[in-house]
Amino acid sequence: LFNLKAAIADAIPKRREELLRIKKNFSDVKVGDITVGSVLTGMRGNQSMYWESTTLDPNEGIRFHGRTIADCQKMLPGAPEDNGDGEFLPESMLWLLMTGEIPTEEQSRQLTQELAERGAKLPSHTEKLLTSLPRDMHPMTQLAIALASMNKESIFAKKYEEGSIGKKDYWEYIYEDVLNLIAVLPRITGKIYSSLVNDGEPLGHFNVEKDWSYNIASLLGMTVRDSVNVHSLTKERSNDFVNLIRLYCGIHVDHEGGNVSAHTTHLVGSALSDPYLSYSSGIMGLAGPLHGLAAQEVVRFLVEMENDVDSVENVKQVEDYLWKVLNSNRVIPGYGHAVLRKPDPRFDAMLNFTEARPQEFKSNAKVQLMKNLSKIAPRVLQKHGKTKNPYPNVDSASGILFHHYGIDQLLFITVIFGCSRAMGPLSQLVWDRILGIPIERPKSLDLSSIKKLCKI
Ligand code: AMX
Repeated sequence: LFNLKAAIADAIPKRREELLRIKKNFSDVKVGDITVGSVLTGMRGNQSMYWESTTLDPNEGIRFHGRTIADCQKMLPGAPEDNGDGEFLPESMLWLLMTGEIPTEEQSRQLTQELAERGAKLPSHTEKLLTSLPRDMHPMTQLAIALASMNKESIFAKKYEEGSIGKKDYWEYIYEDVLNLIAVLPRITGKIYSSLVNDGEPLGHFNVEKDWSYNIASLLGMTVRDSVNVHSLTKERSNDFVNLIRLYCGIHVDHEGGNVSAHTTHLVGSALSDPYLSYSSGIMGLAGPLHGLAAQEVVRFLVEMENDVDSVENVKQVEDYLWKVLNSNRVIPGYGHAVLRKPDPRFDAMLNFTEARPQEFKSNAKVQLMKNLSKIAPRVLQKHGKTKNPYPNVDSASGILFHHYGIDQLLFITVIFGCSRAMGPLSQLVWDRILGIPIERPKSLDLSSIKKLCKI
């Protein structure tokens, strides 16, 4: 089974049968209590969604079909040219998310090639639309617009409109849209970035022989072979950047179902909106500063703080800076989490990337500040006494590493997050349709119903 679609088709009967059996025999089993507190605080702790591929343990962090980040780094295939030395490919992760199985080298290579072939061209109307957008429109808004415009390409939407497909077949067309959407993300990303820094002129080439992350890096002008070399990276640094994109995109794919971008994609998709519309909505959620936009906010924060303190080693000044932010009722970006209660293992993975390259990062004061902060900020937040999790989340490390290699357009950074996050929620969308998960429609309560429940 070299082809991803065939591997999914192979997994379907057992999964459908299992879920159907549970639905039929165990629908009355209680999951937990919903309290007035959870109704009034963003449904915290409310276990009420089915999610196939990832689960988040408050203390141990994310697992992908039960596997930790370290397991994935050991088991998932990387790019053939790295001979086992590089990071695993996001394509290998996509296979794992979709099938629950670790792909073989051949399967990962085949999927890489399939995505490159599907992604070689951006629809001309989307390209034109992106060209026409104001240069100072936020890059995440541009990404959401580009994705929504691709609804015109949706195979699922066309088939549905024709009335030619039955419920059991929906997934096949959703799958086609999902792969086409993921495949075209390097092109969209490159186009948005080139508008910001190169007047819309391409910064690099799309290479069908190369992997998805390589093509993102290439279209950002960051590879030696294929770019017009705006950043003038050496070959070694360029390889490191490609591997940074692979690592970043490999571990940001999903964080179980309840986070804003995943949940939104799933919710909108439950109305049978096609994957382009669904993920465009997810991107709009990712663009919020309490969620994905924290990636951008952290870089801004580090840049500003570095300017403000005499030295990033001056603990007292760093603490004072944090208190100034907290006392003005702002949040420390990159810290805290709605579910996690320990440091984010994704943060550790990004940190390990820098620690494996001490020469590269030792003279970057902002990277040093990011590391120092991870020790200082938890103490300050604990003393502040509000935050349930005072530790760094993934966003506290990631953006500054892109910035280090020359991606200095701060507002752009979350777009790379948007490339990665497509993989988890869109894999779920395929399985939502396979399993026939219905339209999502929780019941809301008005104040008088809540008062009645509280007997007040
Ligand atoms: N700085 C300052 N205050 C914080 C804080 C932080 N980093 N994190 C939480 N708090 C505050 C909350 O604002 C809340 O204050 P309130 O009682 O006055 O409303 C209080 O602490 C309790 O919040 P919580 O239960 O610990 O967190 P939450 O589930 O409500 O929110 C999150 C989670 C991530 C939105 C929050 O920690 C935050 O705003 N962090 C900074 C932004 C950030 O890094 N977001 C990225 C998260 C990861 C991601 O999605 N990519």
